[in-house]
Amino acid sequence: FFTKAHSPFPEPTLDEKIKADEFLSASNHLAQFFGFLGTIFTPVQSDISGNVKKLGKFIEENPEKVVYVNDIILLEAGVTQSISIDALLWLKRALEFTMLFIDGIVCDTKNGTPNEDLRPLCLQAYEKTLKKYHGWMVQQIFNLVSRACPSRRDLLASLALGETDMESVVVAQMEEVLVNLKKNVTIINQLYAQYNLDTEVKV
Ligand code: EIS
Repeated sequence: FFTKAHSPFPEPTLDEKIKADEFLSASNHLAQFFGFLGTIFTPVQSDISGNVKKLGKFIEENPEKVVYVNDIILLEAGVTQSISIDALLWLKRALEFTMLFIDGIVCDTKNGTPNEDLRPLCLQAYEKTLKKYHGWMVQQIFNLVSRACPSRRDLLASLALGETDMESVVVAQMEEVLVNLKKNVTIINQLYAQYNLDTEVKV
């Protein structure tokens, strides 16, 4: 699932720009990761795909103006209640959660402390990313559905798409994906901070 053949996150340009089309395809692909966690997580996949669709529509409507994700922010920063700014903000938060969760799996493997129970990593990633943007209700739902998180063994096996003995290969691919994913998220965070676009509003 994490092979390079599948839409990787773009390497930012030297002046820290992120190619928008590549970023969106990669995000759409990563959204499918939640399908691998189990069917209970398909609403998460739909939420992320929804963000990507809205951003795709904005790019289509502004063909000459948008090449980079940075362009979306520049164009929309002054707009009150911009659909694109909101969609990108939630997309970025979902990516951040996914990034920390995967990073946890990679780090534990490298440290020689892989844990079959992935729920602690899931909760840690949640605390650091989405939790503060979720109201009490959504936090309860998260807490409940996080119990359906598969074991490390089962997750890595399903990500290997039917091939056996692929654990270390899949973990290496995860590590590879994280490189540009982290760079993309860092840049988007900087832009949201620079234009003061982050909000603490809870859902
Ligand atoms: C945003 O969603 C939209 O993304 C955004 C806009 O509509 C905005 C409104 O201001 O809301 O409520 C969403 C939030 N997204 C906010 C949560 C979606 C998750 C599905 C909830 C449905 C409950 C069914 C249970 C299934 C799983 C629930 C998970 C509970 C959070 C083991 C791993 C656990 C995986 C959990 C990972 C969570 C990722 C969440 C995604 C981001 C999020 O918090 S816009 O849309 O701008 O495009 O219009």
